[in-house]
Amino acid sequence: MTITFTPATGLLASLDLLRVGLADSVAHVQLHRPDKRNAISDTMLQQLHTALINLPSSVRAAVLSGAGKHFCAGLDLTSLSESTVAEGVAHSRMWQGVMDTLQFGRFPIVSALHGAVVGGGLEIASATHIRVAETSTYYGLPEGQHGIFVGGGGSARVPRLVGVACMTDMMLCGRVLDAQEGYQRGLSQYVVAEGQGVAKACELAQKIAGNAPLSVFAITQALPRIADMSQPDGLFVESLMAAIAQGDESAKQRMRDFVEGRAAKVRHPA
Ligand code: 1HE
Repeated sequence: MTITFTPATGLLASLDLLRVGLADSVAHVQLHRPDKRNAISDTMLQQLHTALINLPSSVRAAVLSGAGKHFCAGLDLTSLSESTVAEGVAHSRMWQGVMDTLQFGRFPIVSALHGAVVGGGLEIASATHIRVAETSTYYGLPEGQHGIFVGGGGSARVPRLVGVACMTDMMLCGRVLDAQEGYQRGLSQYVVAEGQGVAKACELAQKIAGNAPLSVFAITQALPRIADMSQPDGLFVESLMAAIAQGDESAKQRMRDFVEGRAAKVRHPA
C-alpha cells in the first residue's frame, strides 16, 4: 500500500535531521541523516522527541523509517568519547526518556527496517510496537566491542524480544542476526522484500489507525505493563482494562456490526 504523505509544515518541517509526512490519521517520520547512516546525535534525538509530541492530534499511528542505506547506525560515536560519568548517566536518561515517548506515546509506531539496525538503532526499533524488516536488515549490539553498555532502554526491551541469552551473545561475542534470524527470534513481526518495508508499514499503520482508540490504548499501554506484573496483579488490571475498553461506544458499535453481519470474519491467513 502506498500512502501519499504531505510534507509537514512549521515546527515539524524545521527539524532538519528528520523528514515528517502527514496523511490524515497516519504520519511518516524518517530519520534523515543518510551520509552518517542516521547515527543519532543529541540534536537528532531531541528532534525525534519534538516530532513525536508535536504530530497533529489526528494522527492515530505512525511509521518510522531511515533514509539511505541503513535504518540507523545507533549512537553518534563522535559524541561520547569525552563525557564524564555524570554526563553519561544524564545522556542515558535522555535516551530512555525519548524511547519511552516512542513506546508509551499517544499512538502506535510501526518501524520499517533495512540495512543496519545496530546499537541505539536497535534500541529505537525495539521501542516501536511493530517492526517490519526488509531482507537486507541486520541487527547488532556493538556496544560490547566499543567497551560500553546499552543506554537507551535496550537492556529492558531487547531481552523481552530475544531473551537474555541471545542479547548476551550479541553483546559479548558481537553476534549479528540477519533479517530471518531476527524474525525467528521476535525482533521483527514481518519480513518483506527489499524496498517494500515502508509500504508494508504504511499498510499496517493504516489498519491500526482504524482500530478503536481504547482498544489501542489497552494494547500499547496496559499489555506491556501487565506482562511485567505478577499474574494476580496482571489479571486484576486486565479486568479493569477490558471493562473500560468494551464500555466505549465505538467498541459496542463494532460488536453490533459483527452480530448483525456487517463486520469481517476472521479467516485463515492463506
Ligand atoms: C557514524 C556512525 C556512528 C557511521 N557514529 N558516525 N554504532 C556502531 O558501532 C555502528 C558503527 N557504524 C558502522 O558499523 C557502519 O558505519 C555501518 C554498518 C552502520 C554502515 O556502514 P557503511 O559502510 O554503509 O558506512 P560507513 O562508510 O561506515 O559510514 C558512513 C559515514 O557515517 C562515515 O562518516 P564519513 O564522515 O567518513 O563519511 C561514518 O563515520 C559515519 N558513521 N556510523 C558516528 N555510529 C544510547 S547508547 C547506544 C550506544 C550505541 O548505539 S553503540 C553503537 C554505535
